[in-house]
Amino acid sequence: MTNNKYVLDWINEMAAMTQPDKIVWIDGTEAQAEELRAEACSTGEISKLNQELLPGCYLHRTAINDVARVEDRTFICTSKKEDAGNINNWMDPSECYAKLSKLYAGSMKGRTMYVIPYSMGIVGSDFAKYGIELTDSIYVVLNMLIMTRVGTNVLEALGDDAGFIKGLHARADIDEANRYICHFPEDNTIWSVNSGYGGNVLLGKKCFALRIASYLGRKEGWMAEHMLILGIEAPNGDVKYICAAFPSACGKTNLAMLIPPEFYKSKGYKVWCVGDDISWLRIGSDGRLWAVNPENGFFGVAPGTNVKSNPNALATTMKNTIFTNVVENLDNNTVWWEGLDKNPPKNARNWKGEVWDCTDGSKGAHPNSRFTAMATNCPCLSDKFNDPAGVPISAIVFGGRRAKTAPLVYQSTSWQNGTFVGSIMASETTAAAAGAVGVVRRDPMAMRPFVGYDMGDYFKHWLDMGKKIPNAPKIFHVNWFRTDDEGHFIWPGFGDNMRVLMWILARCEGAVDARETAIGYVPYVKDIEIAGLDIDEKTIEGLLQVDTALWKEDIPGIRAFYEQVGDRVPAELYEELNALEARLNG
Ligand code: GTP
Ligand code: SPV
Ligand code: MN
Repeated sequence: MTNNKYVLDWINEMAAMTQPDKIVWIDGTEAQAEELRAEACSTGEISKLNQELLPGCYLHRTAINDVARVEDRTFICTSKKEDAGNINNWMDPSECYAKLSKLYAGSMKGRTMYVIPYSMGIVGSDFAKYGIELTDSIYVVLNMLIMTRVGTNVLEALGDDAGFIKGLHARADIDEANRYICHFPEDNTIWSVNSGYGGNVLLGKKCFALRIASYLGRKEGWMAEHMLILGIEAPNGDVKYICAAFPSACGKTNLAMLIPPEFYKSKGYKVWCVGDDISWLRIGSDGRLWAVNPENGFFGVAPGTNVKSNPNALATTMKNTIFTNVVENLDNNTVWWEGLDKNPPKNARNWKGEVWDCTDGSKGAHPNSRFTAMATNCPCLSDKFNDPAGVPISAIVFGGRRAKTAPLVYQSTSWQNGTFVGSIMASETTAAAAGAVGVVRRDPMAMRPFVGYDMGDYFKHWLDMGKKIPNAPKIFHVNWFRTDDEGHFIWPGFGDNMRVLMWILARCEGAVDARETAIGYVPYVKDIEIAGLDIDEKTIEGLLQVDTALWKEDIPGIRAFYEQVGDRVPAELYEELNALEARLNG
């Protein structure tokens, strides 16, 4: 398929180590994909769902010990430890190669090694970057075919160049104790072993498009961020684009595909999805920041997705979709998950494959169960999705799950202050990563698990970029997750989040005033549209309240986090922190 010497030599070397029986090149054709689906069905790796109700859809179950990203087993292997920084796990590259080589050795005996040439971004475009993933999992191949642009045209675009990201994945024994997700940014290399779960093994996604790409972006003067991209079209046809960074399972896919509330819909407003997880951002010749979504599909959280919360996501998954770790409805060979509807199937298997009694109180789908669906299935996909230039960004929005401290929305006072706002983000942990759920932790820019270098340098890169963007987006922070005393979410969320986005866009256009507070600009209650909502102005006032006492309590935690990040935290951010503290005390 290619004469590229770098590609061929590397594949030979990896094959000598892993010793597959066969090597199969993935060409991106439907015929080959169909053969692979049939083979994976015959071995039980996937099963075919009801083809009348869910055409082209399949179900997969991962191993029970392998259901989420494993941050404590994820390593950045730079030659100098300080370049990986204090927030990342680090291993010496040669030590890591040696250690993992032992795990890979002979691991593909009796198996097939698939060679997946893929592109992040539109093949042949200026912003595209290419990768090749070697894997012994058909499930990975089928997911990569949806999530990235795969095929011989990638090899043609690469030509004789050495500039591709080398990804090696082997399932091995799915042994947790020997599971490693390792990145070698200096070598353009990713090695993943002993997992079969999405974020650990679809190497184009978090490993390449965030960890490796963030490293490249810093070197090359652009940014790789954990951000959705959406467009809001006004009745006059004008579209404004917003990027938003929320930690895993905190609402990116939902916001990216939101359906406008009737109040806006009836006026002719529309919302378009450009991406739901990752943005690559560059400065355009017009001095604005432009974003592309390097992915080609959605690897979305299933639980909670329903006709009310996210009808667009649901529609996206009605064909050609792979469901992972959801409930299997044995009556009609379809799928179900918590929050889909109020009728859990009576005759079903849970995500572990066990006969499941929906009345026994146990969850049928894993909280991090997922769908893998093609972007082109999405009813609200932006017509700019395949535009190599991407879209110009008016606003950057940070957000997380905070039960109390953060108000519904506030605006930073400058790019530097906005960088500070991103750097102090905190959120309750979710099921997207292994470990405790619901614990508040600092997750700067929603990138804590995804920055491929030192976090202090990453903050510096944000500040540096701001100085280079003549017409920079305004930076905001939102929180959909404030709770009342009974622990219920106060804000309705989902489609109604558009009401907040409209305030954000109005601020970008200078069309609305705001209240100055210690943390930044907060809306006047009257400027959050509540027509058609079951909420009164008093509630909005509560949601917008900045609780000085809580913010003061937060300051030591921020300081401790900065200290943990270490001595590369830019002085400007300490200035911002000190100024915030002074305002809170003043
Ligand atoms: P990753 O794919 O892990 O990066 O997650 P994500 O950020 O795309 O999160 P997603 O949109 O899939 O939402 C995760 C969970 O948050 C789902 O259970 C949603 O139902 C819930 N959620 C999303 N938006 C809202 C919201 O506005 N309000 C509330 N209360 N819950 C929300
Ligand atoms: C996330 O965890 O942020 C995801 C899913 O988008 S994963 O592919 O596992 O990273
Ligand atoms: Mn994500």
